Amino acid sequence: MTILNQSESLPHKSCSAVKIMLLGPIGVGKTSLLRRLVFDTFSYDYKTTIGVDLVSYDVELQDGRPLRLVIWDTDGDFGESILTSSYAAGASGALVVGDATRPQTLARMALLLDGFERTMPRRPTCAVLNKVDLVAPGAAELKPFGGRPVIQASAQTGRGVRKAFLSLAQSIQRDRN
Ligand SMILES: Nc1nc2c(ncn2[C@@H]2O[C@H](COP(=O)(O)OP(=O)(O)O)[C@@H](O)[C@H]2O)c(=O)[nH]1
Ligand SMILES: [Mg+2]
Repeated sequence: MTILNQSESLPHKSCSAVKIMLLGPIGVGKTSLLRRLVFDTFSYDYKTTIGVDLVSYDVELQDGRPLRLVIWDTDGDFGESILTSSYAAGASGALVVGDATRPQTLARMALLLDGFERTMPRRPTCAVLNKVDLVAPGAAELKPFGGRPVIQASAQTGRGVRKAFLSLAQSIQRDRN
């Protein structure tokens, strides 16, 4: 288990913390999205996360208040069973990731989104379609999953990465008010 602490140079204000699950099939780019967010780097070296990495990352919300995201990057082939495991306990929301080059990951994404919302009622999710740099422009246009918007992202170029994490943070904050 790795624990990292990063912040977007926020002043040392007291800050509430929320736990966010990073979910999606192996290889869709969960760890890459997290690395892009936190370190602004990208690598093609494929190394499957063993177990779980925790990254704490502070963001500033639209109202100027800071929020600490404690992001759980879980890997391995847990599928939906992760939702009922102790890993998911206390999660405030989930970023659910699919791979624009592998349509079969989108079905898994839909299952995880439904599963999370069923297991963790009223906690927000954010659907992210990653690797859009690898598909022709427009090819990744997706019908929203059951009314949920899908954020198109690329850990390789950085497109949509902050937007995805921030929009989830914003939804969590909205629900807490
Ligand atoms: N071209 C491209 N490759 C990506 C992107 N995101 C991840 N990858 C690659 O996809 C592979 C799996 O990424 P990884 O973050 O380990 O996936 P995870 O198993 O979901 O954590 C790695 O080789 C990454 O370099 C992306 O946005 N664009
Ligand atoms: Mg990973």
